[in-house]
Amino acid sequence: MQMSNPYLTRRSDAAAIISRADPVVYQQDVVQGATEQQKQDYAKNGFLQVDQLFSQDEVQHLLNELHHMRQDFAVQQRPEAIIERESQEVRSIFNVHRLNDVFQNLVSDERVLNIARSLLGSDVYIHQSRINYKPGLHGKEFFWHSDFETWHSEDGMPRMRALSCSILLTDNDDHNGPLLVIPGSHQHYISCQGETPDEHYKKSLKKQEYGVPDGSLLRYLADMGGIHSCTGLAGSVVFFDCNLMHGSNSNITPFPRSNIFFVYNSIDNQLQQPLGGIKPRPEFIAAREDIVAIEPNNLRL
Ligand code: 6CS
Ligand code: FE
Repeated sequence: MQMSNPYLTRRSDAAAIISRADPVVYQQDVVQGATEQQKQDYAKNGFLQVDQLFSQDEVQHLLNELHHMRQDFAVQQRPEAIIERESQEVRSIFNVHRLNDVFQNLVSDERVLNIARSLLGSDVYIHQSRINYKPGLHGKEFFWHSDFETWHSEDGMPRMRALSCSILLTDNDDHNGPLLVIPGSHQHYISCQGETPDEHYKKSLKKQEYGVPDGSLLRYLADMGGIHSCTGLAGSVVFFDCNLMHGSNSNITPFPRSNIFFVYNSIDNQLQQPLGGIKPRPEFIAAREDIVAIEPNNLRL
């Protein structure tokens, strides 16, 4: 029997707020990762920050890779490279764990992988990876959204059993457009109005216009949870639930704010068909082929 979908969205109906129907921390104890206190904080707030999990030397090594990739003309021509509309600078590069060996090793680094596995209570694989470069002066904002709303509707991710891991490669401070989150918002699903246009990703990855929350519902969430800036030094890591409401401001400082994102999804939550009969997004945005559980490594960078 097909289970009914508690997370309908992208229809002509008015926006709505729906209670989460899934756990946040899946208590299966598959592996030692997050501590009990970290699990409790993550369950309550929907995110968890671990300061300086990576050393400054490791950060420098990762930054060098990032710079190579974004300056590589061949990479710039690939569909994985998302170019800012006005400045023509690289905004994001997707699928970096398949395009680059250093990032490939990083997704299985036990320091991040085991926290992801312990929160999701199962083996995991990478649903999406990307670098957000957010250049100085011209780096544009990411408007408020729940990732799960997009992954559910455009990629057919069935349930809320995924998380993002953001590794800060530059210091993220109050000025350069750090990740903004609404603590506690992961317990509420905001169903969004408006049908998804064809090939929506070609626009949405530059500026999202569908799958954005209704302003009064956003206000309701922010009245309850407030807004928290995930500031921290380079090398710190933020883990956040797939349904946490988040966004970030533009970066008008002269310094880049660069982060790398890995989305870990439970091996038991693999993609199905997108909602509303739309075409699945490309493999480099939403993995469906050759899915295997990631094994941890303890090689250091
Ligand atoms: O469409 C997506 O999958 C992506 N878009 C945003 C704004 N955040 C998460 C994800 O990378
Ligand atoms: Fe996001």
